[in-house]
Amino acid sequence: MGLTIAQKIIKAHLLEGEMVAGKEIALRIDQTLTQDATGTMAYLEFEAIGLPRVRTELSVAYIDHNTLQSGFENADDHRYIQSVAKKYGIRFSRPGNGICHQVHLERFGIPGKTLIGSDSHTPTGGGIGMLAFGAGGLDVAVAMGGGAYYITMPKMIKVNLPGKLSPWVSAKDVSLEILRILSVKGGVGSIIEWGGEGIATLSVPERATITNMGTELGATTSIFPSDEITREFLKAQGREADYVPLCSDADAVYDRVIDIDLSKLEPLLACPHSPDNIKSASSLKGTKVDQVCIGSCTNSSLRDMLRVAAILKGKKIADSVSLSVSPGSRQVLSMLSECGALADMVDAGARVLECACGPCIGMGFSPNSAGVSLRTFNRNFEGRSGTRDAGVYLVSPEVAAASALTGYITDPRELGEYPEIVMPEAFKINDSAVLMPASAEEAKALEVLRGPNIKPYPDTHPLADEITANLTLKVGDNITTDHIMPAGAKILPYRSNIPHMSQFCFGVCDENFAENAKKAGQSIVVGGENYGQGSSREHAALVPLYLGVRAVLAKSFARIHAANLINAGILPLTFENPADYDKLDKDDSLALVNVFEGIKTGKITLLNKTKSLEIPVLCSFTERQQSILRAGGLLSFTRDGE
Ligand code: MIC
Ligand code: SF4
Repeated sequence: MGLTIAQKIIKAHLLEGEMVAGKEIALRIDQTLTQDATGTMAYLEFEAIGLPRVRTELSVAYIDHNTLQSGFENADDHRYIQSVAKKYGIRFSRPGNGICHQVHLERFGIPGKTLIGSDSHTPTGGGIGMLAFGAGGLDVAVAMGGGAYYITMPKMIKVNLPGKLSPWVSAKDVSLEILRILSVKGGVGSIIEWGGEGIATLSVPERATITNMGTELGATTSIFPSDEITREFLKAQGREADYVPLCSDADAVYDRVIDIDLSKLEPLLACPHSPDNIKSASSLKGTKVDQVCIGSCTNSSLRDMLRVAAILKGKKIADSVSLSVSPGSRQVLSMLSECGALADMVDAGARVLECACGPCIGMGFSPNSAGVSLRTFNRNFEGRSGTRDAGVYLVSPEVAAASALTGYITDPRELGEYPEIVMPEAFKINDSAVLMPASAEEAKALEVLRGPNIKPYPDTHPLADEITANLTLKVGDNITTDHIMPAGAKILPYRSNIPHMSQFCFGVCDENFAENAKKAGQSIVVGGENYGQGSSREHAALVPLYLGVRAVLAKSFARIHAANLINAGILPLTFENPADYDKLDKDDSLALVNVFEGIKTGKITLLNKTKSLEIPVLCSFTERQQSILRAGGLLSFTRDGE
């Protein structure tokens, strides 16, 4: 039987397990990346594992999330990461050099290699034919130490793209269309492979826009073949030697095949507050817009920016609109400035922000009260922008630029002729903002520089056979890790300070949660479907651990968050009968009994002491996961054994 692209890469990296959907497999990881908001914790964990150097082919530490430096905290964390990188053999991409996924695609991504990153949008690398996964910081720390990365072998979904995009329609609209078809949980447990004749018309950064937003589908990852387009991109980046062709076999078998005719697509938007709430730009025509933000790891390539500049050139944005532009990398910014496109944007009224995540993670540029913000980003979760009652719409650069000009949601096709852009044959290469690590010999004498913002890893707890706990919070479907542990300018600087962060835990759902959980001592949280979707932040597990959460009982879980809970020693459990969700209420007194036996058999009894009820709950842990849970989490398991 033929193999899909992903299966070929998995086969070449398989350390344990069988390539059978649903079974656990262990993969050898070639490259890792971290960003600063998750990186500080990942490097603290790497240090705790106690190895002298990383053992990957390449590891890169990016600084792109926390760049406001509104106090000493971020600057200290940057200095910590820089010193760790130098000592342990990791390249360090300085603040201002760009967003991790964009820079990695430009300078380091290699077709056919495996990559894990402590950021959920690491699958962006699939645009260049990498098998790239978002993971918790601890999984990345283990991979840096040469350890395997464990996943459940995914199913394979093929999306065929016949046709060619019409003028004013772009890769973002493909991402929004697949979200319309599959929803935010439609990709769970699957790898999405893109193919069909239309992909020959999509450049690597356009493909990367599509693999980037595969994360919003809940997919394990997404990937494009590596073909002549990939070679051209690598050549233009001065890296043709990294090119390897890669495609699926003609008789590869897919669990599901979806066709999206590119020529039939129209400009789309994801409406508040979910990336799968899709409507056409024409149907929303006339909605007043207060703010437009262009950038993020989804749409900040040179091509995207040149397109925006061409649309804005010689015009002026509407008086009522505030427009921000954040180029994805220093390479993009420098090339925009050299060719004059930056001036076209600035002259039209754009505010140019740093090459960083910025408004995407609520680091500044929050919308006005009840404001309408059009963003070329990938997430529009409630409150993420920093303004609780803002309405954030996810759009293509074309819809963003057109609407910035008119002040209303605008179908860009109304602007007439689609401005041509000319892509340069070669990108401008200047890697001086990526600092090389010290040699192994020099590294021995180097000190790691820690600031007072770095607080210890929370206490872990070996598993108990009986867990008595209070139900401190009950939430609904599609709870994101932004709900569990919000980000934004006020909280993000404290990613290495779990005690400080804990006061904001679940603040969007219940502002008294942290206090109640502390009072309860031990607690259980109850959730609906797709619990923990979104960001890979392990803080959404570590902070609940610190607050005494011992188990989360939900209808279903998102992949990375479930792994992070296990890594933190918290039990992710599901309902045997989803209707039992209704038999649990906040403040019920609960107990999980015969837990040791239950994690082996896959069934545990939950006693609701308040209502005198027995509720059967399910779990599905591999032997490795059972050992991790018994040890009280992956860190103690890796460091001390069971
Ligand atoms: C995000 O887009 O939500 C983030 C911020 O990049 C996160 C990582 C984090 O929370 O630090 C992600 O996607 O994993
Ligand atoms: Fe940064 Fe936003 Fe991309 Fe996350 S989604 S990596 S915050 S740009």
